[in-house]
Amino acid sequence: MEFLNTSLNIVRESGEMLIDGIKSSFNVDRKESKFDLVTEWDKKIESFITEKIQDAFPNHKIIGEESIYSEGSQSFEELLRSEPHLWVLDPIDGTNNYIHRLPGYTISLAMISYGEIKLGIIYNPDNDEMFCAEYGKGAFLNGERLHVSDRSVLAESMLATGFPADVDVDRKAVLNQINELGPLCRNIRVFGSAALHCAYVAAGRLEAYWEPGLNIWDIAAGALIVQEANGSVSEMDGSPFILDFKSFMCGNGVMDNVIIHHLNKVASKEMG
Ligand code: 2AM
Ligand code: CA
Ligand code: CA
Ligand code: CA
Repeated sequence: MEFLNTSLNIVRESGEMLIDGIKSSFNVDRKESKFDLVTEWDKKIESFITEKIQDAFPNHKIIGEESIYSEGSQSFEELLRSEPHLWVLDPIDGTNNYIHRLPGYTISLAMISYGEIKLGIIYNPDNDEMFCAEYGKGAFLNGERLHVSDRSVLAESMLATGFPADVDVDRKAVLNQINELGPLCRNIRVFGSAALHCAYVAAGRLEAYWEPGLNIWDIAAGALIVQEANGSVSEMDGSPFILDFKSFMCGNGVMDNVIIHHLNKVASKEMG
């Protein structure tokens, strides 16, 4: 509880910084490709939260998307599995929305203990929605208990996916997946923040969300929040969610199997 209250306060304070930031003119830099961008606010929020977590919990470790991981010989997966208290931060999930002054950017912070996600926070500062969960204690939105939806018909389901930065492989695959599922469901949304999609599945606003090619900081908090809202998480082919996942899928526990069936159908067509 101490971990949760402290981290909630830090994240809320960072949200205020993001709201100030989006009103200012700010620098945008390119990372690995012309579609992979970072703003000075991603870096400011990451430094701010990193310092605050280190001050509050001097024995804990924190890694974020914008600080390059270099811990000697240990691989990133080994670090995730071996640390008793490892905070994993995405300072802005939805940087492209932030750059375009669109809604749909969040701060996503999780705490992982020996490979198990213990705490997750997703904050949307735009509308002051704070989603959080602790392992085994349920998921909450601004203090109200969350539960996934009970919709069980694809034609009544609102789905979401992401349009990844990897144009050649992942974007083409997602287009094929939308081609398959688009005509069958109520509709598909692409809000541009993996964490926000997870939060919306947990809140029962979306029946399922899938996306290839994400990183642990995109969905660590979201995966716990969905599970604590009685939803399910897996890879896109239905195999169990693991820390070094290749793709991500979450849903209300009813619709995911139907979606996975269609995603697997698309994947087998692509393979030949
Ligand atoms: P970001 O805004 O933190 O970069 C949108 O499809 C989702 O993909 C967002 O959650 C976005 O997170 C993430 N994303 C964007 N670029 C990415 C990249 N190069 N590799 C992996 N994930 C990325
Ligand atoms: Ca990014
Ligand atoms: Ca992200
Ligand atoms: Ca980010």
